[in-house]
Amino acid sequence: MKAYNVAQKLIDSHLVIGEMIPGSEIGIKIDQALLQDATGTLVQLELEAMGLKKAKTEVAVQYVDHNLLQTDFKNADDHLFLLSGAQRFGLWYSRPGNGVSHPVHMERFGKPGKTLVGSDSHSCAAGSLGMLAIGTGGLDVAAAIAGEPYFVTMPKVMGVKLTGKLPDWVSAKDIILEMLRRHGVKGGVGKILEYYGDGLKNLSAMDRHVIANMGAELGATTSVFPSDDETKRFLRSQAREEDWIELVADEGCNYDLHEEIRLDELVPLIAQPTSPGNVVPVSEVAGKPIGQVVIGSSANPGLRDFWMAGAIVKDRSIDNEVSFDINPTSRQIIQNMIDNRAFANLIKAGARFHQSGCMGCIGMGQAPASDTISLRTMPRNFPSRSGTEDDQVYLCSPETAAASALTGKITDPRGLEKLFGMSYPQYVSPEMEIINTQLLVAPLEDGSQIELKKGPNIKALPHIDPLEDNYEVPVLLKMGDNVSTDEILKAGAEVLPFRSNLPEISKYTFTVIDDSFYDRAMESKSQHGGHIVVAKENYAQGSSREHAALAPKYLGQVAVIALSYARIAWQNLANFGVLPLEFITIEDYDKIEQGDTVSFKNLRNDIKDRNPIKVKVSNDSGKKLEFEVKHTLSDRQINMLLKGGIINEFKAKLNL
Ligand code: MIC
Repeated sequence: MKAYNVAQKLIDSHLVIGEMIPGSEIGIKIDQALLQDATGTLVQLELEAMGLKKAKTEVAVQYVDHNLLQTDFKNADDHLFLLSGAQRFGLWYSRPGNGVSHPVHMERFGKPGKTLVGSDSHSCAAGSLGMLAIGTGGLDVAAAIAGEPYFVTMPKVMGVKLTGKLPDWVSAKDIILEMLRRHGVKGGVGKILEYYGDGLKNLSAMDRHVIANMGAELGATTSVFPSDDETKRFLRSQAREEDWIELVADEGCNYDLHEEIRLDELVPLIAQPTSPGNVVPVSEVAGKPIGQVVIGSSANPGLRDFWMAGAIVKDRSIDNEVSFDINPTSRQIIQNMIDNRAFANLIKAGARFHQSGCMGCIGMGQAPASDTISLRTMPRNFPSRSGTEDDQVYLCSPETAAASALTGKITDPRGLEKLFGMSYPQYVSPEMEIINTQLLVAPLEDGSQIELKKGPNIKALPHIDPLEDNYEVPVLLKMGDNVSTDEILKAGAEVLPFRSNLPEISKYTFTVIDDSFYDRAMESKSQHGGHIVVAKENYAQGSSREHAALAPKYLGQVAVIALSYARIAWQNLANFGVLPLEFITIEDYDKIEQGDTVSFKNLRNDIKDRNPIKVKVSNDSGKKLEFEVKHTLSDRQINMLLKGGIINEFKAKLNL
């Protein structure tokens, strides 16, 4: 019997297509599905287009945690649409204000040994419970809910050995920031990060959630932890001990890659603008004045995180220049914060409490003032993501955030001992948490008679034109490394409500980079039949939003040519019929410019027959050159892409 690590055990027990050979495509059975509302409206439309009768997964939950600001009818209409879809298709429904999907799923539904796909890049947080949980585009989640296998490139498994114990004032967030400091935002691409070692015994399940959640920021396919006594304790505290099974790596198992972190050696860390990978010790940037601190998000969702912030500010007042925003991550956590006095400690110190949800993490309110620094316990700080142009968002632990709220400047929390004679607060997890399921609506036995409630902002899925053989189209944008999904299609309170309205949301495509893009794309679509864009490494890092592929497609995007892609983005482009092509050399990237014309001939056959794809480049100044590009699509993806993407494939399969 082969000795397996946890990731291999999870995949092997769910493998339905392919073999566990890194780099090859595998298909796995999916037990659980997680939908959030900003991607879920499209998924519900896709489930309707597929003619789904009832979800085939063991558990499928539609969460409402993004579009929570009801400044007009749009989000409120979406909430009703999502409820009707959940009831029609047999999904749980987590009502607005119930909480952020990832911690709520962990509290109420997560089970060791299960697989999950989620229409949110941070779905990987469920790896904290010994699950194989993968963030992906909504269409892939819809397919899984309909009972299809989930297809993914078999990743390598990096064993991350944790040894020793965290020093005072250093917490789980600093562990994942250390991984980002060492490996950067594409260091996890094509990998599963599996944590093991004696350091695990001092990490709670929610600490593990913090680490697994931000594995997304390294581009990792997912992160996994073993299911051990701590997992059992957590499930017991959620009145779900019966859901526990042990799941640990076999003695003598192998990892494809190795990393080790000595927890005793860690110091408080912080990610500087505008990348989660721009990590330095807090001490290096201490003293900078700040205007805001935000505690919350799925990247620090645990009761301990809020309790710690409360214990640090207890009986003190925050600095007058600082807006101290608290985003509880679930109603259940609010109730427990009241019970353990964290709520009172925070309020008395000057905190502003908001409803439980993602909120400022995706620019849904709490935008910082211009030219001010905002410290957040969140996972991302891509340009303008907070809702403020040229924002300065730093990512840190609750300890660093609370210490800085007291002093009004970036502060190393270890300095509180000297500043205030404060010793490190010692958190003790409650045996049993107060359980609150008030805003969780169970699936109906038979929802077939439920009508989908579609308000005026919910538009039908677009028709996707299949790929043609020949194109002669302009390069509308040339971009660099690590272009984020927030730069391709921004989040935030202004744009997010249009996620169910493709014609409208497409007007915001690439506006963070070039606000002329929409007009130029529409002109190019009518004059040349489309366009391409080019980029360097790790194109479209970050979010699972398939809108970052669908909106450009709607504007006529034929292909992207990049040096490399973020995993989810690469899959989403293919799903929507946009060719994810790759430069073979960096020199070719250097040769092509924005405004050039590129032409492809015999494209469909070259894609199908895996021939080298020739790109001819020309411009009005007489440039004439040619180079080859490649793709790494699987046979399945090629077939799907030649039909115009997964929607057309489903329509054909279901005779829609
Ligand atoms: C994010 O954190 O970027 C988001 C907003 O949750 C996205 C999902 C979305 O764009 O709706 C994600 O992480 O997938």
